[in-house]
Amino acid sequence: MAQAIRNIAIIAHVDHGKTTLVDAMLRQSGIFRENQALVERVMDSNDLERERGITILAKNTALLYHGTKINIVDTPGHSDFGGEVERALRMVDGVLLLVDASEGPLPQTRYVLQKALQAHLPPIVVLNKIDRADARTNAVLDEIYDLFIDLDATEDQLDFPVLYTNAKTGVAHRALNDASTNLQPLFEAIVTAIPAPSGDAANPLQIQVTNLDYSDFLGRIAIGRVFNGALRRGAQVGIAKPSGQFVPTVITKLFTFRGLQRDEAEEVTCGDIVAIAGFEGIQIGETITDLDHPAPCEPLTIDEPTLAMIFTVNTSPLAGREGNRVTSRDIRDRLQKELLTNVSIRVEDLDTTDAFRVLGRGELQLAILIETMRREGYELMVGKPEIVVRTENSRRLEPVEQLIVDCPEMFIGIVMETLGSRRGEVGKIVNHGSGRVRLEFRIPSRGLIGLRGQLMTDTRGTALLHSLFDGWIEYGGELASRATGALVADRVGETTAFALWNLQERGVLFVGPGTEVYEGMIVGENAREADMDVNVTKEKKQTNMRASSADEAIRLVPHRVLTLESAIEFIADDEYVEVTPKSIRLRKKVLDGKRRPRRWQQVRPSPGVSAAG
Ligand SMILES: Nc1nc2c(ncn2[C@@H]2O[C@H](COP(=O)(O)OP(=O)(O)OP(=O)(O)O)[C@@H](O)[C@H]2O)c(=O)[nH]1
Ligand SMILES: [Mg+2]
Repeated sequence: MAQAIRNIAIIAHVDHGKTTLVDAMLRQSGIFRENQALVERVMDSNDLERERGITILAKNTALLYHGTKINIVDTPGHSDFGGEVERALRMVDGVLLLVDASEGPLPQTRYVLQKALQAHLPPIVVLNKIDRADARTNAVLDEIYDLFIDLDATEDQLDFPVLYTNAKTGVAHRALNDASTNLQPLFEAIVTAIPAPSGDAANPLQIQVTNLDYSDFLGRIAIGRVFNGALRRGAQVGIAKPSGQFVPTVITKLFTFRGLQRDEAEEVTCGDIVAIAGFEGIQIGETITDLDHPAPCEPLTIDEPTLAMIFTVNTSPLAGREGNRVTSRDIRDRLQKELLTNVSIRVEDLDTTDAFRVLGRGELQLAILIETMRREGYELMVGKPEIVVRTENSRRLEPVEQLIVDCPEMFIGIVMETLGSRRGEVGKIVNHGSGRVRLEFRIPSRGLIGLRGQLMTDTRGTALLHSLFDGWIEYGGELASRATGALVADRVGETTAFALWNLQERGVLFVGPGTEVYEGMIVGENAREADMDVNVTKEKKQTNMRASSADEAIRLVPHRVLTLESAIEFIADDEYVEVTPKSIRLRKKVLDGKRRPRRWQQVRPSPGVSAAG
């Protein structure tokens, strides 16, 4: 008898507890040894995921529940990684829609649910974090019904089972506060409410590659769902490429999922999810199919990118000291490699061979790519993120977002002001009576660039932001750029405490003493609008011993340490972020102070005004 199988994806807004729930499910399924040492959120296995506490890549796992194999895809909740969710939905027959019992549905909840409903996947609604002191479980459930109705769910789709969970302790309830002490009700719901996979083992083989993985031992690994037929090790198959090309090959290594491992298999049956190693050229979207009766799957469609950034060779005077992959060739090859596994990214060539335009879903997605590259030894420079603009019927269109800002009541005024200056239009304002309010805006995507940093300053770090792509609108003209200028080093050298001390009142410094700088490097944010050239290498004149010992006692305000994201948020059009394995520096595009256009000329091109420094 064929193995009973259920295939599900866990989808939700960021941080609502997907990976934590998968952890609990795996633990309770008995897949781990008693004494196996486990970290929290084991599925968040890559370094950046662990550091940031978010899921970036969708990942497969599987467990057995009373003889039924449950394949689970854990998906990322951050909107920049929505492409991962779209693909994951191809693999499954139903979804667990997780919603934080306090936060309720947020923009990404809507996005992933919409995708699941469009794909006719039956949902199980899971209200998670019911243990939170501020949980408003019943009200949130009402909001979820509203969301389904708003998304034109059919009667059937509205008839979803509801479970109440504490993913951290691994308990699921059918009714709030029933006596359950484990996840049994959740497993039961999956087995009963999610249909068994369709497809027929007697049909010609059909597997669509929806994910790729890599292992040092096996090389490239293709992951996909067996829609029809069955696959034996050693079988002769064909790979149908989107171009129409058909490549015959032999399957040598076949795996199925179990917990955190993959088991080698002799055969995989219709409905299961499989990992296949052994062919280097395979790409996402391709179909592995019968040699004699090829049945290619429909191509995957992924939402278009909305944000672009220029990646270029590092030309700063300090280039090549820390990285070993520094040429345009290196960068080109790396980006090409990224395209193979990351279908929501595009790369365009530019007029020069030294630079590329990289398009993605958002700042975080591109920042993660840059961060990954620098850890691999790359050096590069990146420009200010810009929005992708489209022309349709000779109308210029730009992307617009739905934005939700959650902040303490006292900051409503300043938040409205900041959003207003970025052309945000306020919609609903909800006050849950907890001292925090939720403000909804519709805002051009451009208005989001650098917004997070600004709102963090405005609200002393208390605001929460959630945004979601919401279509295209008529291009609204220029938005104001950064209102402050840069403090720019005017010569090469090493910074001194003395020079920095003299400067720190001018704005916010990005470097401490003893830092190597070069002409044109940005060392701080000027409090004023114009850029200012500064000498940060000045030594105090050594007049006598006392003065020099006093020099050591100079008290510097701690400088602002730039992270990759804060650097990307900060820069203006005439600036680059220089990224190397060990350093993040900001610089003017034109380093030479004599040739560099003054910033305010560019920010406000007003005819008739002469450039007076
Ligand atoms: N109190 C409480 N905290 C929870 C619960 N479930 C998850 N958390 C916490 O919520 C945070 C986010 O959990 P994750 O499992 O990483 O959330 P996620 O949905 O996988 O996040 P992304 O994959 O980045 O979208 C972690 O700090 C968890 O410990 C719960 O039931 N109760
Ligand atoms: Mg996660």
